[in-house]
Amino acid sequence: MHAEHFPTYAELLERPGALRGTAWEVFGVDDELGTLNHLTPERVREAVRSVRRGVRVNLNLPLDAFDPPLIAHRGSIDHHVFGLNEFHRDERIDNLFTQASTQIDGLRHFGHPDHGFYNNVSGELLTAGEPALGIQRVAEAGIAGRGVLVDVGRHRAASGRPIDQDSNEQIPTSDIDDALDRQGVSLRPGDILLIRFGWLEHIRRPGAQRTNPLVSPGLAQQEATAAWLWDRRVAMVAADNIALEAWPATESTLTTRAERDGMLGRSSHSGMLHRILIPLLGLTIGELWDLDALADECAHTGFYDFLVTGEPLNVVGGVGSPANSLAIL
Ligand code: UVW
Repeated sequence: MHAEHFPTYAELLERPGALRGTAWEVFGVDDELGTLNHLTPERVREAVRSVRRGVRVNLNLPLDAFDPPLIAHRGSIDHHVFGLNEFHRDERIDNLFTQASTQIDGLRHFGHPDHGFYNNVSGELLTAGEPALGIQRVAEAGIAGRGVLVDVGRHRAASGRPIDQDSNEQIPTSDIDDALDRQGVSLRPGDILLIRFGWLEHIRRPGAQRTNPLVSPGLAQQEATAAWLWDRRVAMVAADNIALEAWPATESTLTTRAERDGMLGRSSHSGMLHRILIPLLGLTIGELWDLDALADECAHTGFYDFLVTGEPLNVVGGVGSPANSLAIL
């Protein structure tokens, strides 16, 4: 449910009776969808008006796109096709890491070390088969809305400042604003923002060396990034890189009190923007979205908005899912 007055990020920092900097209860005391609540029926109807030619563009990489996997603890799928007789085929996929390829990360994925999980849901409930904050909530609601592609990679190259794809360059929101201006498109409340940094294109060039440990440019690890996304009432944000934000995270102002006080050891998650976006703001995010063909279509027509859909696997208590996303232009 929408509050009558939708709070700005600055207001989230001083809501009476609410935990500072969280959006908890903004969409309801028991809410488990977060900013996906911005996808109202009116906005979905409006999004359909962005379909001009009826061209469909797949935004998903194959499930086994990365073998060996990009992130070491995520394995590669093991696909078995078998038949009960010569004229029948069935199958089984073992070792499916839901976040190994094009993915949606749900609200279970990250908690904040100082504050916990979205809407104050206890971490003890976040186990397999338990529904709290599970990806099945997103599957039940479905994702559909006005997608807007912002091609920051091409914008930066055209401006003579190409992104260093072999670095964890922190991309500020001013680059997104500039790219949107160049493209002649504005964001509206409830949009699904797709950010193309150009990283996937870079790593899948023939002969490209994948750095080890993995490095990718992405959103800057600053509170200002979270404020920018919240204040535009983005329903969801996805990108063509490994973590949406720059990876690995840099030592940033987002390091938590628990880490500063030594209650929690530093880890690869220290300083991550994930810790604000997912648990504090309830923002569902997408990573490794294949936006290259979409970018070519948009550059060709000059229209950067379209209908976009996504349907995660309906796994009760799921943390994330292959995105199953589609743009219709
Ligand atoms: C990283 O941690 C790199 O990304 P995620 O866990 O969100 O896939």
